[in-house]
Amino acid sequence: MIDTDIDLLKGIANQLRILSINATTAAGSGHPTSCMSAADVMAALFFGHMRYDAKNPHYYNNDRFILSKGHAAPILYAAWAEAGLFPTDELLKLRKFGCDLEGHPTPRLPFVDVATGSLGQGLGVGVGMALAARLDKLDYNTYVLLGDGEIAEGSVWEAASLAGVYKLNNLIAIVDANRLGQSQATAFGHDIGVYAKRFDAFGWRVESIDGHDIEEIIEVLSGTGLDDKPLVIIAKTYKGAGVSFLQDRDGWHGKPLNKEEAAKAIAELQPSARPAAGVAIPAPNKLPAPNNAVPAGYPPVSYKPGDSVATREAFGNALARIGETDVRVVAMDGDTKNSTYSEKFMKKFPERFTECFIAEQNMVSVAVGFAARGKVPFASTFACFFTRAYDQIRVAGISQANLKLAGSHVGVSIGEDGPTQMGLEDLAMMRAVVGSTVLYPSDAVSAEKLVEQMALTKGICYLRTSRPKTPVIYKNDEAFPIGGAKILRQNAGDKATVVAAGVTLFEALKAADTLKSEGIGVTVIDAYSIKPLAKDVIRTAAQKTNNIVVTVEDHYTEGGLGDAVAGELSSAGVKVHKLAVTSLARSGKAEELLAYFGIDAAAIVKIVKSLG
Ligand SMILES: Cc1ncc(C[n+]2csc(CCOP(=O)(O)OP(=O)(O)O)c2C)c(N)n1
Ligand SMILES: [Mg+2]
Repeated sequence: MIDTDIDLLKGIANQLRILSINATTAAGSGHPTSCMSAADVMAALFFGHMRYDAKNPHYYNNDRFILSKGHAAPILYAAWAEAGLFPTDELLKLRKFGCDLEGHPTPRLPFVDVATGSLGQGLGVGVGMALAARLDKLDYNTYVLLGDGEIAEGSVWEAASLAGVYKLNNLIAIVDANRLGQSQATAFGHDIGVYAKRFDAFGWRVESIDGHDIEEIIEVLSGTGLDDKPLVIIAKTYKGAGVSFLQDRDGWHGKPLNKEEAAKAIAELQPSARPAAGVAIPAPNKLPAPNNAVPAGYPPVSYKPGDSVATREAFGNALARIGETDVRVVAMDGDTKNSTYSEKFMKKFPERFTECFIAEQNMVSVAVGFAARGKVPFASTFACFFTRAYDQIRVAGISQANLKLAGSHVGVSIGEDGPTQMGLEDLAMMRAVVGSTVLYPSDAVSAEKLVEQMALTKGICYLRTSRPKTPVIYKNDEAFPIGGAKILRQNAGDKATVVAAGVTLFEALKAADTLKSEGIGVTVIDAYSIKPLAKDVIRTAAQKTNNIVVTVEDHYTEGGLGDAVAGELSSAGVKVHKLAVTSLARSGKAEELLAYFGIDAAAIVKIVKSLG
C-alpha cells in the first residue's frame, strides 16, 4: 500500500473541485456539482490508490478507470491534468469546438477507453476489461464510478450479475451515492442499505462508507482483490460537496456557476486545496505484454460446391478457424450459442469465450471492454435481440470500438418461430451506426471470408446470418472485399438488374432462370456488402439495364438493402423497385412466408415482367 498523506489527498480533492468549477464556468455549461460529490473518491483513486503510468495512459498494465457517470467529465479531466498528462490551463477549453475535452468523455482522449454519458454502460465495459485482464494474465484492476441515479438502469444489474457469476475480484464499482439525480432525488435517496443489499444479492463484496472520508475510502480500496468477489463501494456523498451553498441542494444538476458564484465557491475551497504535483503515483507491475498480434493469414476455407450450409453455421466454422491464427479473437454469446454456432469457437477455445447469459445489453458492453484491451470480440445472438442493445451499439460507434456483431435468424425465412424471433430491422439499425460496416453473406464461403474481413477491419462490423441452409455457390478461394459485390448473371440486353443478398439471392437466381426460359434476361448481383455498398458495380450494371433495378430482401422495407441502393443511386437516375417485407410478419414455413411477403422468385419474375 502507498504511504498515504490523508491531508494532501483532501487538499487534492478540493483542487479537483476548483478545477471542475472553473472549467464549467468557463464553458458556461456542465455538471460541477456531480463532480464535487465524487472529488474525494477521485483524489483517493488517482493519487492514493491506483497504479498507472500517468505519462502513458495506454500502458497495458495500468489500472483502468471508467467514469460511467460521464457527465462528471470535468473531474476526470482535472485528475489527469493534475497527474501531469497535460497542463491544467487546458481545462478551460472544456466543451469548446476543436478541444477533445468534450462534454462527456470519448476516446478521442488517450486516457478514455470508451465513451460514457449514456448512463448505465460503464460497468458492463468494466466486466469486459476485467475478463480481458484475466485472459492476458495481467494484474491491473478496473475501477468504475457510477452515479446513484444511474444504477436504476437495468444494464447495470446485468453487469453486476455477470461480475458476480465470474467472481471478478479485479473489478471495483464505486457508487457516488449523493442522493440526487437530475430532476429530483433518486428513488432511494440516502438509503444506502438498499444498494448494499442489492449488490450483495448479486454476489459482490459490499463496503458502505462515508464518501467524503478519504481515510475510509483508502482503507476499503486496499481491500481490493482480497477475496473472490467483485468489490462495490457505496460512497455516501453530497452533491456539490465542499461548498456551503451547493451541498446537498436540489436544482443544481447540470448547472455551471456564474462568475460571482464561482468566486464565492472557490473562496471556500481554496484555503485547503493542494495541487497533486510531486505525488508519487505507483507504477504498475512489469508483466509480459499481451499478445494482440494481427495474424499473417488464416487457415483455408474448405467447402464443396453443392454443400448446403446455413451462413450462421459458416459463421461458427469461421470463428473457430480464424481463432487458430488470430489470437486477438474472443467471442461471447447470450445463451444462443447452439443457434448462432458460436459454440464451435467455445469448444475449441473455451478460455476465449464468455457466456453472457440472456443479457444482450451487457454482452455488447462486455465486448466493447474486450475491444478496448486490444481484442477482436465477436458477440453473437439472434439479430432481433441486438435491438435491445442498440444504445450500447450506438455508443460503441462513438467509442470507435473494434466491435464485431453477428446476428442470426434474420427475416421471415426463419419460419415457424414467428415475428418476435425475426430480425427484420437489423440492417436499418446497423447501417445507422456511425462508421459501421454491414455485411450480409448468402453462402458459406462468403460468410467465412466476411468473418475474416471483419477481424481485419477496424471498427463496428455487423454480419447478418440466416437460419436456412443455402447451397455453396462460391469457390473456396473467392475473395470478398468489403465494399464489393458479385455479378452472378449478366448478359447484353438484360431487362433489369436484380440486387439481392442472403436467402433472396437464391430467389433472384431462380427468377433469372425462369425469366430466361421465357426469353427475358436479368442481371443478378449479390450485394454482400450492404455498407459500404458497391455502388459503382451496381450503377454500372444498372446503366446496362435501362437504369432499372429491383432490390429484394428479407427485411422490413425501411432502411434495408433497397433503401441503401436507392440512397446511393437515385442521383444517378437509377429507378429502384423495392421488394421487401412490408407488413407485420407471422409464423409459417419459410417458403410460404417468402411468397406471402412477395420476396420470392415468383414475385421477382412478376415485377420484372411488369416493368416498362
Ligand atoms: C441513459 C441516460 N438517461 C438519462 C440521461 C440524462 N442524465 C444525465 S445525468 C442524469 C442524472 C444522473 O444522476 P446520478 O446518476 O445520481 O448522477 P449524479 O450527477 O447525481 O452524480 C440524467 C438523468 C443520461 N445521460 N443517460
Ligand atoms: Mg446522484
